[in-house]
Amino acid sequence: MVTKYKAFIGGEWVEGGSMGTIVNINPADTKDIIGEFPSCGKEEVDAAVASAHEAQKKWALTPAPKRGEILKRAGDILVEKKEELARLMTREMGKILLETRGDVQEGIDTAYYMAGEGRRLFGETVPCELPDKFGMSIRQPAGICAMITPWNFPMAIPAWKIFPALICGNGVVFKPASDTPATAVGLMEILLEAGVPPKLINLVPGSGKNVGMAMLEHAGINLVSFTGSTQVGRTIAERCGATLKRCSLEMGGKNAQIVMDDADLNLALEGALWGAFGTTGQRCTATSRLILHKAIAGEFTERLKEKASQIRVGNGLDENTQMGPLINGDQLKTVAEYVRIGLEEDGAQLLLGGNSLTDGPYACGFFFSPTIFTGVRRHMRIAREEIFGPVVSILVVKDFEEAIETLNDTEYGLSSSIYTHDLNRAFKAVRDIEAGITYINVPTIGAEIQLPFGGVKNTGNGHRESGQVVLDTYTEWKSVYVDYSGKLQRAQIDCPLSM
Ligand code: UN1
Repeated sequence: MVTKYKAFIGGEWVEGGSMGTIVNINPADTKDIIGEFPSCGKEEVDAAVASAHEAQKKWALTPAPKRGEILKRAGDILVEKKEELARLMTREMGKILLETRGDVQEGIDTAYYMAGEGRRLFGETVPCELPDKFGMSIRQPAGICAMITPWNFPMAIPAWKIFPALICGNGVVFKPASDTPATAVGLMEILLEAGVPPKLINLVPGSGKNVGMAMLEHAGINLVSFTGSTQVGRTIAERCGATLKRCSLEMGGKNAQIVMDDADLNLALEGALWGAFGTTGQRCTATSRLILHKAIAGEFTERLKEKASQIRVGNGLDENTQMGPLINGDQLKTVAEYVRIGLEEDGAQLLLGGNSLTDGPYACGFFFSPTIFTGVRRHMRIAREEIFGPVVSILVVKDFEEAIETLNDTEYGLSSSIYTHDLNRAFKAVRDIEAGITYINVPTIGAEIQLPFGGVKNTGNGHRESGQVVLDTYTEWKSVYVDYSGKLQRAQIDCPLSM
């Protein structure tokens, strides 16, 4: 019997979706069905938005420290359920247990961080130009937030969006990725158990075409927060432009790690392996370009090949596995297609991998081998386009300046890394790299939640997740003036100092 999951709309779990069902399978073993989920559409989005509106009025009046206590409880429950959720997540999206535990941990960190914001949510007080007058700014909720989240971080990314939205007093309509609705159900259950008002948060699984579009068209949605591809993000921005919704976009990447001639090569090697092949390369922060100084390029490439060829690919539920499968058949096709494109690029050579794994333990999953291309030049498609798989392109440069220029030669600007012991170069890299995140002697992946997360160029639209700045996404500023002089004082006109 296949488990039947439900949507959560209007304060209750509801069966069936107006657009049919979504079958959720294990990408490491397609015979393992996690469950059937309702595929929702406009009807359910309308009901969810109405419910969120109704509940949000009261939630906005609930003191923020009390909202914070609820998030703290959600964090505590996440701690208790960490292992169970990590196992479910590995089963539904494939990454190894070590990483799915990390994914839940990111949710826990965000819950505790945002719980604390319940006692801050700072505004400003400023001196006024007129006597007996007081000026301050306060944060008010943005309203009803539509969250559209990807499958690669099924807990961390929804937590990044939903927890700050809740602490700021907003209502939520949450569309999880179609490949990972089970983790989303787990998160909803936790929020409800923690005491979030049921009608305030709504889980509406379904496709981008049905649920996503209905959210974008709905006049009752005030804000859309999206993480996913640049192509989809562009459409979302266009729709939000037409209806003047706030819109926070976190999109593609083509992140690079530079290894300079003075780097600790052992450290840089470990970093490159983790950055390129961690999460099977399916992170928007994955290292998909390695920019090597020519003095170390030969040795580094050989060692990388040797280590990458030893990566144990398999089912993420097996503690010995180091790299799980790709998320689905489409992604497998995309990655294989990029290998074909790479092979056709003049001068690029396939150094390792390049094939899907189909025999024995791999027969029922979407497995791909760790893949390395050498001889890659900046203009090649494998050096420019996001692949979202375990494929890394090696580019060799003559000096620091060329390394930075090469790193910046991309339409994206999310994460970046440089391995060097030269302090001057490190700080120049911090200044000159065009990206939202720069790591020094750290791989391109592994951002912590207390700093802003996001990118420049076609990676983002000026917003950030995480850290304290994310509060600006989920609140509207209100400026408040209190005049206690008892008379009309006109700003910029009745200015006592110039009299
Ligand atoms: C993503 O890849 O979509 O820094 C987010 C990192 C993670 C988040 C990645 N904490 O790689």
